[in-house]
Amino acid sequence: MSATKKIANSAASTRAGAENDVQPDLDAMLEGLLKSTPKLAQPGAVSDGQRCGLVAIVGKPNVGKSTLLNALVGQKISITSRKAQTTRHRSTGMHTRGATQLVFVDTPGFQTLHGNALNKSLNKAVQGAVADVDLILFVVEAGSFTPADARVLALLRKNIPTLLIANKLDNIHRRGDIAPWLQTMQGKHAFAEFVPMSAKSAKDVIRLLDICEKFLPEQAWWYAQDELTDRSEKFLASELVREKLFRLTGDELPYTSTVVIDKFEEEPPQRKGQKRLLRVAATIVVERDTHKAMVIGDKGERIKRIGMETRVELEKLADAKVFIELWVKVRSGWADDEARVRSFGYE
Ligand SMILES: Nc1nc2c(ncn2[C@@H]2O[C@H](COP(=O)(O)OP(=O)(O)OP(=O)(O)O)[C@@H](O)[C@H]2O)c(=O)[nH]1
Ligand SMILES: [Mg+2]
Repeated sequence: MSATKKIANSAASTRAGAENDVQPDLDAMLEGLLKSTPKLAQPGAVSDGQRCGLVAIVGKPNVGKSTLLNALVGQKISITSRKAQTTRHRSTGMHTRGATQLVFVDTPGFQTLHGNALNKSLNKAVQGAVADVDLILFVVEAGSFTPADARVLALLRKNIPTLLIANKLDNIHRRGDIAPWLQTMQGKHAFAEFVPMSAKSAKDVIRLLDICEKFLPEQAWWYAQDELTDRSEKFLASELVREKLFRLTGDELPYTSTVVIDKFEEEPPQRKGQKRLLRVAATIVVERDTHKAMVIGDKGERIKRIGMETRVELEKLADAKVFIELWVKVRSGWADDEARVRSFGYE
């Protein structure tokens, strides 16, 4: 099966909202999460022993939620970086194994430092995502529980089973220190299970899949067996540009830079045996002229590299040939301006 089958193809997709993927209405999406996700099954459909359910991944910024989602799905569908606040949109990833279909929802890191319009919209996305799911993975860094973690935990409903995912265990060199810390965590919430692990360890990820399965209800699958994400190639393209931007610029570039896709066109293969072609044009929006210079780099080196790395990865993910053009624009104060935040795709 080709990679294109697994990723919603924005040019061909007939799904509601696919056209708006880069500027999604997060509220409507989150509200409709359970109502809109079932595609193959009708409510009350005979499950034939199938299990299926929704698992939300939540936590403060930078604890490894998107890394975990990608590991659980087995393919990169959510971008990651060492900078906090990488994830801005809900991303859904599926993993079907045996009779069970696990549907994971990655969320932006819940943010309490700045109350700007962008952060308010990101926090709303987290609150919406935890409202109506079968299981919550509350992710923290093993051995640490800060006020920022506590504020996320306070959002979680007591009646939804919640696992404590103590991630980045590989960073803890004295494993003996973890037991007393886990004990203190017992008093924080009625966690269904404690899972010390590393999202970078395949063995740990399989163990977590086994644990998650037990919490899912018997019901018919919502997606086809080989579907991996509900996000379109167009959305992935904009996210990949943002990931390369974050990874290739230093800490000086504030997290508020964003990416808008101006063109996403698909051309069929010219000849048999060739791949289809995706023509992409994207604008990187920054807040200051100095940021613009930073993104462009010396003699345009950096922006070239952002484009090249995006192209290589998108070609692999979409199984297509890709042409990409990048532009940079300055729009000062967009992250504080509600209307602008909306116009860039955040609700
Ligand atoms: N050592 C180690 N690093 C990890 C692990 N999981 C994630 N990371 C790193 O932690 C950083 C943040 O990972 P992300 O997956 O982007 O974190 P996130 O929680 O999605 O972050 P936001 O989207 O910004 O909230 C990246 O540099 C990852 O490589 C892990 O198990 N061990
Ligand atoms: Mg993330």
